[in-house]
Amino acid sequence: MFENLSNRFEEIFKGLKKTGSIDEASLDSAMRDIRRALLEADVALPIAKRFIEDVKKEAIGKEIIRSITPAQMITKIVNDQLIQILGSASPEFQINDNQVSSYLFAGLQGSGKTTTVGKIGNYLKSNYDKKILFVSLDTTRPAAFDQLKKLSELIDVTILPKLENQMPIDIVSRAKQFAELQEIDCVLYDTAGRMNVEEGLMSELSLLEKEINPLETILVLDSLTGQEAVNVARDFAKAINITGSILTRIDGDARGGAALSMKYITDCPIKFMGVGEQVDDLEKFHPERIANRILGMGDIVTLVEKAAETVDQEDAEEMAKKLQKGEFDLDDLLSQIRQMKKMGGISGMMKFIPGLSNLSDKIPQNTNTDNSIAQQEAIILSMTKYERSKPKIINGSRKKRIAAGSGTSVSEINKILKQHRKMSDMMKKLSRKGGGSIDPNMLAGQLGSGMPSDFFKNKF
Ligand SMILES: Nc1nc2c(ncn2[C@@H]2O[C@H](COP(=O)(O)OP(=O)(O)OP(=O)(O)O)[C@@H](O)[C@H]2O)c(=O)[nH]1
Ligand SMILES: [Mg+2]
Repeated sequence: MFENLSNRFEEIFKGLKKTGSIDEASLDSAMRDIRRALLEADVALPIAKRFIEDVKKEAIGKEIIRSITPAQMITKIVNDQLIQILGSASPEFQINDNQVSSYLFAGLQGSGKTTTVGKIGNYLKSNYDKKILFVSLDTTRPAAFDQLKKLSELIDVTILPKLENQMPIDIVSRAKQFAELQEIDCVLYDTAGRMNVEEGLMSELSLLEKEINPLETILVLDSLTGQEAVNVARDFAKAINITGSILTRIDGDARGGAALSMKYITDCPIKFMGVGEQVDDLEKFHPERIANRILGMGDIVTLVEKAAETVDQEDAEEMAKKLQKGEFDLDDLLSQIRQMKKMGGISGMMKFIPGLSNLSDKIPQNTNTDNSIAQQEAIILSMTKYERSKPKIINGSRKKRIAAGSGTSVSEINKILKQHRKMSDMMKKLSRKGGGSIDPNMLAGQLGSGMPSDFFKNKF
């Protein structure tokens, strides 16, 4: 299933892995390859274009998580976009519990309608213990009834007996009466296919649909026809109210164009896929699983998801290391202010400092400053990079410039500088002493002066 596409993706990702770090040029060339691969898979052009645009947008805005290579990150983004175009969450196949559920199956000739009726009958019977009735509305070929009858015998369900020369519309009313008398739960209507979408087929279907009033009108499509399947779906949707499609012959489909284009172009969800000729060769259509089959990289996707979860923790650990070495500059203070809530404040970081972890939950809440986080951010952002890394060089004239740049006053700048000095001094002291004899109230008092008001709020 989808081997060609899968192989192409494998090559593309192999290439990306080799480049180590990914710059714009290598990303561009990978995207060109992905676009070509999608088009070769018979994916509609607007989808291929949109796919590439979305992946690029995601990739550019994304901060690469430590412990993840850029290639792995791109894999995850491509995976997510694949799921997106496959239809993310596919709606369930509807089943009524308190009244008869009717299902109408339509599609072109040879698309797999009759086989699919057998499969769905089997699915409803074995998973939901439903009493099933098969109804053949295909009066065009004498063998059509016999084919459905064989399937009904195979899975041991009832088939509406044949009456010679009855019109499909009259078969429907007979089926309804039969279903009521026999207390049937689910009625599955198989219809005749035509070589092409044409007027006669459509008007017949539309009449049948009105008469049956189905819970689901399922369009059966041959996935091997790629883009054509999508066009067929569009044409059928003009005449009948399709609630979902079933793609057949996925087992032989190396390309996958129909599966990838269907939801985007027709907005018609794929509910199942046929993966063989036997009655149990039917699978629910799960976009995540399909994406995984196409990319074959489920392990990388999980890895990236896990890494994203731990990234906050890594940030906290890194900050703790800097604090211990006394390398805490104003850039760190800035990122700390920004991440304060996420990290659980100072106490969150203290958890990673040996000897201090036991104190982290004893620090009382502190609210002794009215400096807003936004203002503190503005001040630090008005400093040059050099000033942020070497706060000692910030003299009077620099302070004036920073105050003007941030719309604050020199005394606000002093406050922040004092706050930074105190923090780094104290952290140095703490790590020397190991924290064992520190009074948490004293610690909070020290840290507190000049801290943003919600600096300590989060965790304790
Ligand atoms: N490999 C494979 N073959 C399938 C699948 N679904 C159907 N087929 C085969 O496709 C052929 C046509 O299937 P039918 O169910 O008769 O198709 P139909 O739409 O009812 O055809 P008409 O009634 O003539 O319009 C049969 O040989 C089936 O065994 C599938 O998912 N995989
Ligand atoms: Mg048939």
